[in-house]
Amino acid sequence: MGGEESKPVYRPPSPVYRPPSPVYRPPSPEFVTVLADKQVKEGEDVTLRCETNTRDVTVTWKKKDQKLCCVEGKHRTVKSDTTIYLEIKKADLGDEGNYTVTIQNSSGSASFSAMIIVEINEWRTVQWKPDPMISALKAFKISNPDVRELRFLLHGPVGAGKSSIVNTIKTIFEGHQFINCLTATDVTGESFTTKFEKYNVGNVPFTFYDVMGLEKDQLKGVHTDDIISAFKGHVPSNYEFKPHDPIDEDNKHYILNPTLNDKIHCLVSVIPADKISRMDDEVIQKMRNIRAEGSKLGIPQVVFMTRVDKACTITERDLTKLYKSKKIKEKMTECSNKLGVTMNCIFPVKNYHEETKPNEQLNCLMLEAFTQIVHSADDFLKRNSNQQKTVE
Ligand SMILES: Nc1nc2c(ncn2[C@@H]2O[C@H](COP(=O)(O)OP(=O)(O)OP(=O)(O)O)[C@@H](O)[C@H]2O)c(=O)[nH]1
Ligand SMILES: [Mg+2]
Repeated sequence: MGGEESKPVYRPPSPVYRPPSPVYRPPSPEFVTVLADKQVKEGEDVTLRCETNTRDVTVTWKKKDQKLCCVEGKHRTVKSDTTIYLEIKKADLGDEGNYTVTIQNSSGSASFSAMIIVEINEWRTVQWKPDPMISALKAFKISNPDVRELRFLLHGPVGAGKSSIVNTIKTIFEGHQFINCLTATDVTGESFTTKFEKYNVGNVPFTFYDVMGLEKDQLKGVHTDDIISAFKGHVPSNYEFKPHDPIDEDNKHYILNPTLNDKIHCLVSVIPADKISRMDDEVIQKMRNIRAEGSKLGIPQVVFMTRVDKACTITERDLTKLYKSKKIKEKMTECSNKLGVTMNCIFPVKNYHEETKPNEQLNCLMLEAFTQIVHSADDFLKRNSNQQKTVE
């Protein structure tokens, strides 16, 4: 002892080499399962769900390319481990649309979209059994014994499906695919039907006149005056229309004193559901003028809205959903506004166009519409026969 205690000398810890800690990079986000399209009844809840490969993602939802604005009690977005879902309570028409989910982290991002289609409550019922309607039509007797057949005139824009309606009705009544009434292809812009052609339907007393399509230029397509002359009964069958020269008294084919047998008993305006929004204003105006002339003569008028399968995916998949489709109702409303026709005079139909086998639902839709025009045409005859008797 006795020696001076040596003080511990502070020695800083010798630096130990530590490699820089690696920056954590999550796996690049991917979908393990994706969103599926959903079809939901109005008022029901619907959920869009998917699964990711990692929980390290942030999630964003878009509706129709806009950030989804979540409403309390209506939307719930959930991320639970690797499951992501969007719940929508009590779906209404406003919820229909395309939804996109995006998952993102520092390694990348991925997106996926799906459609929610909201079926509205069925607002018109259809009799989905063709036989009673066919039997009733086959047994139908015209109220005026002097009139041989009910005559319907189809008019509408080029490529609307006028000739296809005749083909479809003949197919239903004649029991085999009828393709003699020439139809245009979708690509031609000009009318394929150039004559005032008469088509009888099987052994029933119903006749269709299929005319050239209306075009926007007065000198192209069938002339409005020709259609008006046709429904007054002045145009003979098979008359070749001349767009620049409508028929008049000086024409040797002109029927000077038409009887009820020469007149048109019901005017059917044909509008393609998938093209109505793009229809030219001039063509619409021509149709409105024709309808106004028809009204002056008291001719019943209805609209057949064709190509419903092209306008709506639900309907394309299942024709019996037609009156549950918001899209079809919108198209009918548009048609009603553009032509000035009430909704109860508009009949959405689908024509035979690529099917080679009979389609019962297609037949039923057409038969309902057809039954309606048969009764309207016969009512016109009753009214006109009464008038004739009153005059006598
Ligand atoms: N998908 C679908 N196609 C249809 C329907 N109706 C008609 N088409 C098609 O639409 C095109 C035009 O039909 P048309 O019957 O020739 O039309 P149009 O009104 O007689 O035409 P024009 O005589 O030229 O004025 C054809 O390719 C038809 O096959 C339908 O309900 N659904
Ligand atoms: Mg045609």
